Amino acid sequence: TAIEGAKRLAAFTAVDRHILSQHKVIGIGSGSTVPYVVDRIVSQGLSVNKDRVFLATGFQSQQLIVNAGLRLGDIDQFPVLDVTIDGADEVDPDLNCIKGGGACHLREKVLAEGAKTFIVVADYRKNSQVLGANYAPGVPIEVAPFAATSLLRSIKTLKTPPLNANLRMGTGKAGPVVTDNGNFVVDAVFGPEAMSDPVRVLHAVKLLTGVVEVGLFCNVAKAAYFGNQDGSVTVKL
Ligand code: DER
Repeated sequence: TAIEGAKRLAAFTAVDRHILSQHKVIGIGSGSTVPYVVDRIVSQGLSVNKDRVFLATGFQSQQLIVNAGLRLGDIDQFPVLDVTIDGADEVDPDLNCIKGGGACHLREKVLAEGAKTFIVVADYRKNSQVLGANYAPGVPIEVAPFAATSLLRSIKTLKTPPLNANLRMGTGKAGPVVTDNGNFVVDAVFGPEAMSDPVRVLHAVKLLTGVVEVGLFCNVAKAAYFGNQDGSVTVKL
């Protein structure tokens, strides 16, 4: 499909441009675009460098790395990464991202911030003028289970409260989605005026009791690559 082709194009372009021979510690994100990142790493022979190690952003990412025969590394052993490549749910012109559609954003943010270079790869649906314009579910918020119900109340007291906030329920498992860290996820939809200043939303939500991590990545990404339907690539720097 056009969307899969666009994901592949973004991933291949980013790998070719940003995984250089001297890079030894590589972060691999989560979602449905990063498998193309791993495909390219394997097809370009970037995995055979024996002292190159790959760090995962969760169970799905770990399976990707292991199943591709890449060497899995641990963040405690390799706390500084050369480059992390990950998907996103939406990216604005300032490279602010909504991430967490896959409920992996805590570990994703650790590997994104721990990398000298953080690169986003996505299809054209994620390329927005303002966050929330195309990604409707809202800002993912990882929350400690004990605090989830109180967060649903406290978030409504923000100066700029969300239009709505809901506990993310699982499919294929009864009950709420449980993250790789054993937490719940609340999705909170903020209006375009709030999302014109995502840093302010990030800071306000992060301070609410029980919040573990917010799926807003501000001032982290160095570049974002979007595959387009016409086979071109759009780069935001
Ligand atoms: O959860 C995330 O942020 C993931 O990177 C994911 O949402 C990216 O989405 P994708 O499946 O379109 O790559």
